[in-house]
Amino acid sequence: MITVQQAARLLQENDRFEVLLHAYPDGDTIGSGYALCRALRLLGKQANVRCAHPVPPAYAYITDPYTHQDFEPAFFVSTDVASLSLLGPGGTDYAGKIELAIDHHGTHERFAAHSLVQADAASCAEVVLAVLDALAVPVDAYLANCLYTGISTDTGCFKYTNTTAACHLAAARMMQAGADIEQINQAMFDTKSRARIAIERAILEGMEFFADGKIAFITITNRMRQETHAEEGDLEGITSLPRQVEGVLIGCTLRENEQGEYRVSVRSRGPISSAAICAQFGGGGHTGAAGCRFTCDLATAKQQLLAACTAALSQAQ
Ligand SMILES: [Mn+2]
Repeated sequence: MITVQQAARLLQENDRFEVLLHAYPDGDTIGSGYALCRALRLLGKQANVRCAHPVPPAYAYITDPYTHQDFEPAFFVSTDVASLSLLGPGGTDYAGKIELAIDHHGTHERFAAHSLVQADAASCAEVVLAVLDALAVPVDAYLANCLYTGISTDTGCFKYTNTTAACHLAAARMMQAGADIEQINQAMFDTKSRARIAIERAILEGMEFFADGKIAFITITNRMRQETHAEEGDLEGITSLPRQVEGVLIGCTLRENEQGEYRVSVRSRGPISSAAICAQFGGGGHTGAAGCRFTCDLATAKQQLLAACTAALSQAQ
Protein backbone atom coordinates (compact mmCIF):
# COMPACT_ATOMS: atom_id res chain seq x y z
CA MET A 1 0.00 0.00 0.00
CA ILE A 2 1.33 3.42 -0.92
CA THR A 3 0.42 6.95 0.16
CA VAL A 4 -1.31 9.64 -1.86
CA GLN A 5 2.04 11.45 -2.18
CA GLN A 6 3.76 8.32 -3.49
CA ALA A 7 0.97 7.71 -6.00
CA ALA A 8 1.25 11.32 -7.18
CA ARG A 9 5.01 10.89 -7.61
CA LEU A 10 4.51 7.69 -9.65
CA LEU A 11 2.14 9.53 -11.97
CA GLN A 12 4.50 12.50 -12.21
CA GLU A 13 7.46 10.30 -13.13
CA ASN A 14 5.69 8.35 -15.87
CA ASP A 15 3.91 8.96 -19.17
CA ARG A 16 1.65 7.32 -21.78
CA PHE A 17 -1.10 6.31 -19.38
CA GLU A 18 -4.04 4.02 -19.89
CA VAL A 19 -6.69 4.54 -17.22
CA LEU A 20 -8.72 1.36 -16.69
CA LEU A 21 -12.38 1.44 -15.60
CA HIS A 22 -14.30 -1.53 -14.29
CA ALA A 23 -16.74 -3.33 -16.59
CA TYR A 24 -20.39 -2.23 -16.57
CA PRO A 25 -19.02 1.18 -15.60
CA ASP A 26 -20.80 3.21 -12.91
CA GLY A 27 -20.59 6.91 -12.06
CA ASP A 28 -17.64 6.44 -9.71
CA THR A 29 -15.32 4.51 -12.02
CA ILE A 30 -16.29 6.83 -14.91
CA GLY A 31 -15.92 10.05 -12.92
CA SER A 32 -12.68 8.89 -11.29
CA GLY A 33 -11.11 7.56 -14.50
CA TYR A 34 -11.98 10.48 -16.78
CA ALA A 35 -10.90 12.96 -14.09
CA LEU A 36 -7.54 11.23 -13.70
CA CYS A 37 -7.08 11.13 -17.49
CA ARG A 38 -7.85 14.84 -17.77
CA ALA A 39 -5.50 15.70 -14.90
CA LEU A 40 -2.65 13.74 -16.50
CA ARG A 41 -3.22 15.58 -19.79
CA LEU A 42 -3.19 18.90 -17.90
CA LEU A 43 0.26 17.85 -16.66
CA GLY A 44 1.34 17.56 -20.30
CA LYS A 45 1.17 13.77 -20.42
CA GLN A 46 -0.50 11.41 -22.85
CA ALA A 47 -3.45 9.54 -21.36
CA ASN A 48 -6.49 7.54 -22.47
CA VAL A 49 -9.40 5.86 -20.73
CA ARG A 50 -10.30 2.23 -21.42
CA CYS A 51 -13.43 0.30 -20.44
CA ALA A 52 -14.67 -3.14 -21.54
CA HIS A 53 -18.19 -1.79 -21.93
CA PRO A 54 -19.49 1.45 -23.44
CA VAL A 55 -20.11 4.33 -21.05
CA PRO A 56 -23.89 4.90 -20.79
CA PRO A 57 -25.21 7.98 -22.66
CA ALA A 58 -26.30 9.66 -19.41
CA TYR A 59 -22.59 10.45 -18.87
CA ALA A 60 -22.24 12.35 -22.16
CA TYR A 61 -21.19 15.47 -20.24
CA ILE A 62 -18.09 13.48 -19.20
CA THR A 63 -17.40 11.53 -22.40
CA ASP A 64 -18.28 14.19 -25.03
CA PRO A 65 -15.35 16.52 -24.23
CA TYR A 66 -12.97 13.50 -24.22
CA THR A 67 -10.95 12.61 -27.31
CA HIS A 68 -8.89 9.45 -27.74
CA GLN A 69 -5.14 9.98 -28.16
CA ASP A 70 -3.06 7.79 -30.44
CA PHE A 71 -0.12 6.23 -28.59
CA GLU A 72 1.16 2.93 -27.20
CA PRO A 73 0.34 2.81 -23.47
CA ALA A 74 3.25 2.31 -21.07
CA PHE A 75 1.61 2.78 -17.66
CA PHE A 76 -1.67 1.17 -16.64
CA VAL A 77 -3.62 2.67 -13.76
CA SER A 78 -7.04 1.47 -12.59
CA THR A 79 -9.74 3.49 -10.81
CA ASP A 80 -12.48 1.95 -8.64
CA VAL A 81 -11.48 -1.59 -9.69
CA ALA A 82 -11.53 -4.06 -6.77
CA SER A 83 -10.18 -7.08 -8.66
CA LEU A 84 -8.75 -7.96 -12.09
CA SER A 85 -11.87 -9.90 -13.09
CA LEU A 86 -13.95 -6.73 -12.65
CA LEU A 87 -12.13 -5.25 -15.65
CA GLY A 88 -14.46 -7.52 -17.65
CA PRO A 89 -13.70 -9.50 -20.79
CA GLY A 90 -9.95 -9.45 -21.43
CA GLY A 91 -9.27 -8.20 -17.92
CA THR A 92 -6.93 -11.01 -17.01
CA ASP A 93 -4.70 -9.96 -19.95
CA TYR A 94 -3.68 -7.10 -17.65
CA ALA A 95 -2.35 -9.46 -14.98
CA GLY A 96 1.06 -8.24 -13.87
CA LYS A 97 0.86 -5.15 -16.10
CA ILE A 98 -0.99 -2.68 -13.90
CA GLU A 99 1.37 -0.29 -12.14
CA LEU A 100 -1.10 1.55 -9.95
CA ALA A 101 -4.55 0.80 -8.57
CA ILE A 102 -6.54 3.67 -7.06
CA ASP A 103 -9.53 2.31 -5.19
CA HIS A 104 -11.76 2.48 -2.11
CA HIS A 105 -12.99 -1.13 -1.78
CA GLY A 106 -12.14 -2.86 1.49
CA THR A 107 -11.98 -6.12 -0.45
CA HIS A 108 -9.45 -4.75 -2.95
CA GLU A 109 -7.25 -7.55 -4.31
CA ARG A 110 -3.69 -6.39 -4.72
CA PHE A 111 -3.38 -6.96 -8.46
CA ALA A 112 -1.28 -3.86 -9.15
CA ALA A 113 2.40 -3.23 -8.45
CA HIS A 114 1.30 -0.30 -6.26
CA SER A 115 -2.06 0.11 -4.52
CA LEU A 116 -3.59 3.31 -3.20
CA VAL A 117 -6.69 2.04 -1.44
CA GLN A 118 -8.65 4.16 1.03
CA ALA A 119 -11.36 1.87 2.32
CA ASP A 120 -12.87 4.64 4.46
CA ALA A 121 -13.61 6.75 1.38
CA ALA A 122 -17.20 6.51 0.14
CA SER A 123 -16.05 6.90 -3.45
CA CYS A 124 -12.93 6.41 -5.49
CA ALA A 125 -13.48 9.96 -6.70
CA GLU A 126 -12.47 11.27 -3.27
CA VAL A 127 -9.20 9.32 -3.48
CA VAL A 128 -8.57 10.70 -6.97
CA LEU A 129 -9.27 14.20 -5.64
CA ALA A 130 -6.57 13.71 -3.01
CA VAL A 131 -4.15 12.62 -5.75
CA LEU A 132 -5.03 15.66 -7.89
CA ASP A 133 -4.37 17.90 -4.87
CA ALA A 134 -0.99 16.20 -4.36
CA LEU A 135 -0.24 16.77 -8.04
CA ALA A 136 -1.29 20.43 -7.59
CA VAL A 137 -3.74 20.11 -10.47
CA PRO A 138 -6.37 22.86 -10.09
CA VAL A 139 -9.92 21.47 -10.19
CA ASP A 140 -11.66 22.98 -13.21
CA ALA A 141 -15.36 22.66 -14.03
CA TYR A 142 -14.85 19.44 -16.02
CA LEU A 143 -12.89 17.77 -13.20
CA ALA A 144 -15.51 19.01 -10.74
CA ASN A 145 -18.30 17.45 -12.81
CA CYS A 146 -16.42 14.14 -12.99
CA LEU A 147 -15.60 13.96 -9.29
CA TYR A 148 -19.01 15.19 -8.13
CA THR A 149 -20.52 12.42 -10.27
CA GLY A 150 -18.37 9.79 -8.54
CA ILE A 151 -19.12 11.04 -5.05
CA SER A 152 -22.85 11.52 -5.58
CA THR A 153 -23.49 8.24 -7.39
CA ASP A 154 -21.55 6.05 -4.93
CA THR A 155 -23.44 7.62 -2.02
CA GLY A 156 -26.85 7.45 -3.74
CA CYS A 157 -26.97 11.25 -3.77
CA PHE A 158 -25.62 11.43 -0.21
CA LYS A 159 -28.22 9.06 1.19
CA TYR A 160 -26.40 5.72 1.65
CA THR A 161 -24.83 4.86 5.00
CA ASN A 162 -21.33 5.27 3.53
CA THR A 163 -21.95 9.04 3.26
CA THR A 164 -19.55 10.99 5.45
CA ALA A 165 -18.95 14.64 6.28
CA ALA A 166 -15.88 14.31 4.04
CA CYS A 167 -18.17 13.44 1.09
CA HIS A 168 -20.16 16.61 1.63
CA LEU A 169 -17.02 18.71 2.02
CA ALA A 170 -15.56 17.27 -1.19
CA ALA A 171 -18.88 17.82 -2.97
CA ALA A 172 -19.00 21.41 -1.71
CA ARG A 173 -15.52 21.97 -3.13
CA MET A 174 -16.71 20.58 -6.47
CA MET A 175 -19.66 23.00 -6.41
CA GLN A 176 -17.30 25.90 -5.81
CA ALA A 177 -15.12 24.64 -8.67
CA GLY A 178 -18.09 24.85 -11.02
CA ALA A 179 -19.76 21.42 -10.98
CA ASP A 180 -23.17 21.63 -12.60
CA ILE A 181 -24.89 19.76 -9.79
CA GLU A 182 -28.39 20.60 -10.96
CA GLN A 183 -27.78 18.94 -14.33
CA ILE A 184 -25.87 16.01 -12.84
CA ASN A 185 -28.42 15.29 -10.11
CA GLN A 186 -31.25 15.55 -12.61
CA ALA A 187 -29.51 13.15 -15.02
CA MET A 188 -28.33 10.68 -12.35
CA PHE A 189 -31.21 10.59 -9.90
CA ASP A 190 -34.35 12.19 -11.31
CA THR A 191 -34.55 10.89 -14.86
CA LYS A 192 -35.79 7.48 -16.01
CA SER A 193 -35.93 6.28 -19.61
CA ARG A 194 -39.07 4.65 -20.96
CA ALA A 195 -37.12 1.38 -21.16
CA ARG A 196 -36.21 1.74 -17.48
CA ILE A 197 -39.83 2.16 -16.48
CA ALA A 198 -40.78 -0.86 -18.62
CA ILE A 199 -38.12 -3.12 -17.09
CA GLU A 200 -38.89 -1.86 -13.56
CA ARG A 201 -42.49 -2.88 -14.13
CA ALA A 202 -41.38 -6.39 -15.19
CA ILE A 203 -38.93 -6.63 -12.28
CA LEU A 204 -41.51 -5.58 -9.67
CA GLU A 205 -43.91 -8.14 -11.12
CA GLY A 206 -41.41 -10.85 -10.24
CA MET A 207 -40.22 -9.51 -6.87
CA GLU A 208 -40.10 -12.24 -4.22
CA PHE A 209 -40.17 -11.89 -0.44
CA PHE A 210 -38.84 -14.28 2.17
CA ALA A 211 -38.35 -14.38 5.96
CA ASP A 212 -41.47 -12.34 6.77
CA GLY A 213 -40.54 -9.74 4.19
CA LYS A 214 -37.06 -9.12 5.58
CA ILE A 215 -35.43 -10.56 2.46
CA ALA A 216 -36.39 -9.53 -1.08
CA PHE A 217 -35.12 -10.88 -4.41
CA ILE A 218 -35.46 -9.38 -7.83
CA THR A 219 -34.41 -11.14 -11.01
CA ILE A 220 -33.42 -9.60 -14.33
CA THR A 221 -33.24 -12.03 -17.23
CA ASN A 222 -31.85 -11.44 -20.71
CA ARG A 223 -35.35 -12.02 -22.03
CA MET A 224 -36.72 -9.19 -19.87
CA ARG A 225 -34.01 -6.90 -21.20
CA GLN A 226 -34.79 -7.85 -24.80
CA GLU A 227 -38.53 -7.38 -24.36
CA THR A 228 -38.17 -3.96 -22.75
CA HIS A 229 -35.20 -2.83 -24.91
CA ALA A 230 -33.39 -1.91 -21.69
CA GLU A 231 -29.71 -1.10 -22.23
CA GLU A 232 -27.00 -1.26 -19.61
CA GLY A 233 -27.50 2.39 -18.65
CA ASP A 234 -31.20 1.77 -18.03
CA LEU A 235 -30.32 -0.61 -15.20
CA GLU A 236 -28.07 1.63 -13.13
CA GLY A 237 -29.02 1.70 -9.46
CA ILE A 238 -31.62 -1.01 -10.00
CA THR A 239 -30.00 -2.99 -7.16
CA SER A 240 -31.41 -0.52 -4.61
CA LEU A 241 -34.97 -1.45 -5.63
CA PRO A 242 -35.55 -4.44 -3.28
CA ARG A 243 -34.30 -2.61 -0.22
CA GLN A 244 -36.59 0.35 -0.86
CA VAL A 245 -39.45 -1.87 0.28
CA GLU A 246 -40.54 -1.28 3.87
CA GLY A 247 -39.23 -3.98 6.22
CA VAL A 248 -36.60 -5.37 3.83
CA LEU A 249 -33.21 -5.82 5.50
CA ILE A 250 -31.49 -7.77 2.71
CA GLY A 251 -32.23 -7.00 -0.93
CA CYS A 252 -30.75 -9.19 -3.66
CA THR A 253 -30.64 -8.60 -7.37
CA LEU A 254 -29.96 -11.61 -9.60
CA ARG A 255 -29.01 -10.59 -13.06
CA GLU A 256 -28.38 -12.86 -16.03
CA ASN A 257 -25.37 -12.07 -18.22
CA GLU A 258 -24.60 -12.97 -21.84
CA GLN A 259 -23.19 -16.35 -20.77
CA GLY A 260 -26.40 -17.22 -18.91
CA GLU A 261 -24.66 -16.87 -15.53
CA TYR A 262 -26.16 -14.82 -12.72
CA ARG A 263 -24.41 -11.80 -11.27
CA VAL A 264 -25.78 -11.09 -7.82
CA SER A 265 -25.83 -7.76 -5.97
CA VAL A 266 -26.64 -7.84 -2.27
CA ARG A 267 -27.70 -4.73 -0.33
CA SER A 268 -28.24 -4.93 3.41
CA ARG A 269 -29.14 -2.77 6.36
CA GLY A 270 -27.82 -2.51 9.89
CA PRO A 271 -25.30 -5.05 11.13
CA ILE A 272 -25.95 -7.53 8.32
CA SER A 273 -22.87 -7.82 6.14
CA SER A 274 -23.47 -8.09 2.40
CA ALA A 275 -19.75 -8.78 1.96
CA ALA A 276 -19.95 -11.81 4.30
CA ILE A 277 -22.92 -13.21 2.37
CA CYS A 278 -21.15 -12.79 -0.98
CA ALA A 279 -17.82 -14.11 0.33
CA GLN A 280 -19.49 -17.54 0.65
CA PHE A 281 -19.79 -17.56 -3.13
CA GLY A 282 -16.37 -16.17 -3.96
CA GLY A 283 -17.50 -12.54 -4.11
CA GLY A 284 -17.00 -9.51 -1.92
CA GLY A 285 -17.66 -5.82 -1.39
CA HIS A 286 -18.70 -3.57 1.45
CA THR A 287 -20.86 -4.19 4.53
CA GLY A 288 -23.91 -2.54 2.98
CA ALA A 289 -23.29 -3.55 -0.64
CA ALA A 290 -21.52 -6.52 -2.19
CA GLY A 291 -21.59 -8.83 -5.18
CA CYS A 292 -20.93 -12.39 -6.32
CA ARG A 293 -21.59 -14.67 -9.26
CA PHE A 294 -23.41 -17.97 -9.80
CA THR A 295 -22.71 -20.26 -12.73
CA CYS A 296 -25.50 -22.71 -11.85
CA ASP A 297 -29.13 -22.44 -12.94
CA LEU A 298 -31.37 -19.73 -11.52
CA ALA A 299 -33.39 -21.93 -9.15
CA THR A 300 -30.22 -23.35 -7.53
CA ALA A 301 -28.64 -19.91 -7.31
CA LYS A 302 -31.71 -18.54 -5.55
CA GLN A 303 -31.81 -21.47 -3.16
CA GLN A 304 -28.14 -21.11 -2.16
CA LEU A 305 -28.35 -17.34 -1.89
CA LEU A 306 -31.51 -17.49 0.21
CA ALA A 307 -29.86 -19.97 2.60
CA ALA A 308 -26.90 -17.59 3.07
CA CYS A 309 -29.20 -14.57 3.55
CA THR A 310 -31.38 -16.43 6.06
CA ALA A 311 -28.30 -17.45 8.05
CA ALA A 312 -26.95 -13.88 8.03
CA LEU A 313 -30.34 -12.61 9.16
CA SER A 314 -30.62 -14.99 12.10
CA GLN A 315 -27.02 -14.20 13.15
CA ALA A 316 -27.87 -10.49 13.25
CA GLN A 317 -30.99 -10.99 15.33
MN1 LIG B 1 -16.80 3.17 -6.24
